[in-house]
Amino acid sequence: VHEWGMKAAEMEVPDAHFTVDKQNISLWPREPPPKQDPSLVLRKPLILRVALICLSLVLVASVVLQAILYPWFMGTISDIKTDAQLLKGRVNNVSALSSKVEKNSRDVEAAGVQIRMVDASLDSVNAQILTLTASIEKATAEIQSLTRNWEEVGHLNAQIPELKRDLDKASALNAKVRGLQSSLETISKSLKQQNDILQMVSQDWKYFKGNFYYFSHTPKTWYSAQQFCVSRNSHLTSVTSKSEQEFLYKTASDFPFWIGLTKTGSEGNWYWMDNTPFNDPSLRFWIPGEPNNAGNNEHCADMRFPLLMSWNDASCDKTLPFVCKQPYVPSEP
Ligand SMILES: [Ca+2]
Repeated sequence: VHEWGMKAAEMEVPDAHFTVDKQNISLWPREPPPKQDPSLVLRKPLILRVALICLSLVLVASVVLQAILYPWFMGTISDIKTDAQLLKGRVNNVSALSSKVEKNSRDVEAAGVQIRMVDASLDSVNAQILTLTASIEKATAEIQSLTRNWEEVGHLNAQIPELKRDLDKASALNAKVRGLQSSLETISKSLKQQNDILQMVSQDWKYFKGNFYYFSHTPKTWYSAQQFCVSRNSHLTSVTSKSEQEFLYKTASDFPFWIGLTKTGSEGNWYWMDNTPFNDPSLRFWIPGEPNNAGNNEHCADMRFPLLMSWNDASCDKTLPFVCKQPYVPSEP
């Protein structure tokens, strides 16, 4: 405004100068030459003054305006600056918010992933719940079945005393059957023994207290007689008890007869052929005065009389009847 005012003043001044000197400038030949109007001549200084006043007014107004507007303008600028700073701050805030939003967005995305995972877990849990429900239903059915079975067990329990009585009866019967079975076995064994004995007896053997005895009819030397007995799975008889001695002399019909007693050499000890020990003096049934080893040649024993004390030593070469003895060994059924 101020510059513009100054230029306007410079332009007015030469124009006024030319007019004052009444000079005609040919620079503008088309323009008609100014008419010399006296009123115009009078008016020109007035216009100039008015213009000056106007200029001054404009200047003053300009200054005043400047004075008034400057603070306002500065204030406005300051406001604008403040606003700008605020704006900048807001922009920064927005930027920060933007990063926050971005972060939040990532968080939201992560949350979305977690939600999907949780969804999957929930699906799994739902499936497990379904499985558990099915299991519970199955278990319930089994419990019902067990309850029914338990009722049946209770029913059976009620029958137990009766069953027990039956079982006792059966047990008693079983014991009886076992007893009968045992009796039958005993009878069977006894029959078998009797059969064995009968068979031996039919072959001329006699049975006494677990042994068979064969009373020969043919006389033989002591040694030949022993060989005959061995060929029949036996030996010349031994005497192991008073009752056996009595059995022998009461059963025999021919006397004397050879028994299985001999000695080792002319001066040796007496011994039984079937290895029965000869060590009990009470079981020696010699005729008093025997054995006398007559002629120093009597090394075999015979039973001479049908008496308890009936043994005599005699020459082994004599030929006499004899008695074989075979232990009875029950054959297996
Ligand atoms: Ca003698």
